Amino acid sequence: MSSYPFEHLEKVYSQPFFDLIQQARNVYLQHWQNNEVQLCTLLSIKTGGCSEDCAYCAQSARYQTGVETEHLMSTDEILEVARRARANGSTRFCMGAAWKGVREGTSAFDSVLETVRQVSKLGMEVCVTLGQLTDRAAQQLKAAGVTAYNHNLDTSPEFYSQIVTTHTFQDRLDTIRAVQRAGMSVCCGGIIGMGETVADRLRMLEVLTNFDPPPESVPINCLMAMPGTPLEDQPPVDVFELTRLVATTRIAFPRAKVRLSAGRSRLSREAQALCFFAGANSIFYGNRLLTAQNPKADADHELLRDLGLIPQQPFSDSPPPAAVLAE
Ligand code: SAM
Ligand code: DTB
Ligand code: SF4
Repeated sequence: MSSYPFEHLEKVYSQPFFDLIQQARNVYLQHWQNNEVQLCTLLSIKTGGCSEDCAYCAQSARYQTGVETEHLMSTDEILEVARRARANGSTRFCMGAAWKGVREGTSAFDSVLETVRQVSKLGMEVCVTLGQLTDRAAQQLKAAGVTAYNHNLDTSPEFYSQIVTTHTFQDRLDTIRAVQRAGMSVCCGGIIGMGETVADRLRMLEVLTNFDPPPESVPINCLMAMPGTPLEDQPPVDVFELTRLVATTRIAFPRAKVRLSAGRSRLSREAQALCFFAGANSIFYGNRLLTAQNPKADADHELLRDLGLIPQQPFSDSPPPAAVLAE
């Protein structure tokens, strides 16, 4: 996998719009060809009360957002949601916790490990996003059956400290390295619409292109401006800027799942269609993200049907693919 220098990404991104999305579509067709979109179910297994000050997040304890702090869900409660997700056509189940990071040896982490062991028997990809990890915690998650670990860079290294002050961009990179050393796939992307420049977005992609192995999936989130957070008044992202970023991501990561993540509830069907054309091939599916709203499942099925896209087929009897490694 070659890394992409910033100047190259900028050149790709700045082409005339139709040239860019056509190039991205060609890359998509070379590597994917089947018009499949992966449906991923997201579940917040531990909501709110987080020590961190991420300016976009409704779950930070520092902001009055109306999100109630909840206990870690039990394995049985989570399994019930996971079974329903599989029955509704999801092939990936992602569990998120509002933690700064994992504390090894605690009963909470042991419970998460047991949950992963149970969920991984259902034949979906199992993704978790639990904050910072040590090498040992990463190894334990891998052994329990996690296929991918989500840990976003969120923005450029230059802009990061304007969004978060309680941990650093380097902390994020350190956790990602621990995930890779343990042999889990990395799901890593960011958020647009936080007041960053286009250059910040491309810098984030540049850092991602230096990952070895490359990320298995790249979530592109549009900021959901959550009431009570410092970013509550941010205006929505321009749809052509979003499509350009999706297209550039597809070109830079031909084999990654490019996930059109948070913020779809504010996108028109036409805007989402543009993003699929530009190479997005995965979405979060179901009425809720972690705390925020997502389009209704029925509306998503209708959209995919109208576009002739098909939900990714379940992994029949075989287990989901293990870590997707280098090109
Ligand atoms: N606490 C863990 C962490 O920070 O990695 C895991 C959960 S955190 C909520 C996962 C990701 O959700 C963040 O990195 C961010 O990219 C995304 N996210 C959170 N709030 C968001 C919002 N309001 N709009 C868009 N994306 C958001
Ligand atoms: C990711 O990149 N986006 C998801 C998932 N990974 C964990 C989270 C979106 C959260 C949106 C805001 C909320 O629901 O609170
Ligand atoms: Fe906590 Fe994660 Fe939200 Fe930051 S993004 S406040 S670490 S839950």
